[in-house]
Amino acid sequence: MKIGIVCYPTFGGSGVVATELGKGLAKKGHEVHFITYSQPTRLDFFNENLFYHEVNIRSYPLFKYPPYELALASKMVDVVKFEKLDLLHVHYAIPHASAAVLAKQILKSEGIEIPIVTTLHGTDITLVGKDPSYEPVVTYSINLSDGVTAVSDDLKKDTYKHFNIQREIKVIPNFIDLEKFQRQRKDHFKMAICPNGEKLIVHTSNFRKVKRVDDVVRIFKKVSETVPARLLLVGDGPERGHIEGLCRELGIYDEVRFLGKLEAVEEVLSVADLFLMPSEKESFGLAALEAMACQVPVISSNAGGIPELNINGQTGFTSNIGNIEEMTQNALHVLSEEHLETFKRNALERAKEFDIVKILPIYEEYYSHIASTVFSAAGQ
Ligand code: GMT
Repeated sequence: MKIGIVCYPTFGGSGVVATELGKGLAKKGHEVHFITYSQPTRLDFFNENLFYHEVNIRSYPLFKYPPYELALASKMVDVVKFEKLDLLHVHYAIPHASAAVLAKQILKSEGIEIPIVTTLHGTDITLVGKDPSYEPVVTYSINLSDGVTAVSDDLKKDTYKHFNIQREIKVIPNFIDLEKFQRQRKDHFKMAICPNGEKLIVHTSNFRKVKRVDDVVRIFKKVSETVPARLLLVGDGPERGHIEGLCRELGIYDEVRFLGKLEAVEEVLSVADLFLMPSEKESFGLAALEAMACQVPVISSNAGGIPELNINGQTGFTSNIGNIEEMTQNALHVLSEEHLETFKRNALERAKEFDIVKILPIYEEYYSHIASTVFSAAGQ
């Protein structure tokens, strides 16, 4: 098939999922056209089936807010027509789904039928989408998409709860490339960070309030009072300055390293003993899946779709949001010599259930189903 993919080209989970999906589809022989405002972060290599179309945003002194959504819709129209795409798959409802609906209507007026699949990722529903400033447009564009998927059961339920949705939402969970995310021998790295055999705890996120990085730091402090440990914080975002201050205040600054945004996060995960994800909201928790694929057990909250991934008592533990006391006790349990190896093995076994090799055919089948429904309704 010839597939157009629209996403945020940044480090965020939805952009990563969209890019990895496109790469996987291209490897299987599909022609994949990314339509984004800059080159997606992980699209940094050549493949004959991968194409990138940049959305040009024309500025003008009158525009206080340049109309990105219109530029995106126009680009979609252009790419669908000239590349003769079979389907558009947009990731993250705002503003990609509404731009796709607009593009679809423009193309229809020219006698071109284009099926649209929208994938909901989380904050486009739970945080931003349900805000009255966006809700009517999100509802309309979900209802006018030809196919809608959500990355977890919990997100599907949340979408039905907060929006008046008339169509079926299919759950297709996020996935992982187990060839990229696997435990590698990085002993020298571990030695440099944990020279005296300390346990290594890792957290990766975009450092937004919703990630509760405060809890990460407080859990780490309590754990390190019993077990010598180090904390690596990967990623960057608005809370980082505050977290650095908190580490100083708690007297643990020397045990914590801030690594910023990393391309090869799997190298850090390869030497980790435990991953922390105490999030307030998380539709899926892709960062936890990346950790599990590298054999790292997860101590997390039970928010959103996390329990669909992190199995309590098996691949780690889940607790109520903010219960740092319980998360600390669970972390110590997992880190004990007696249990750590079992939890590591279980984490990897669970991650294998989300292998891209298993999930990709589900998307392919869904695309075919949606395309044939749309084309047969249009009598084509
Ligand atoms: O976690 C974020 O704040 C980034 C956000 C995004 O849109 O990129 O992540 C969301 O989508 C990911 C990929 O589907 C999910 O793994 C994350 O759980 C989800 N984040 C939230 O729901 C807060």
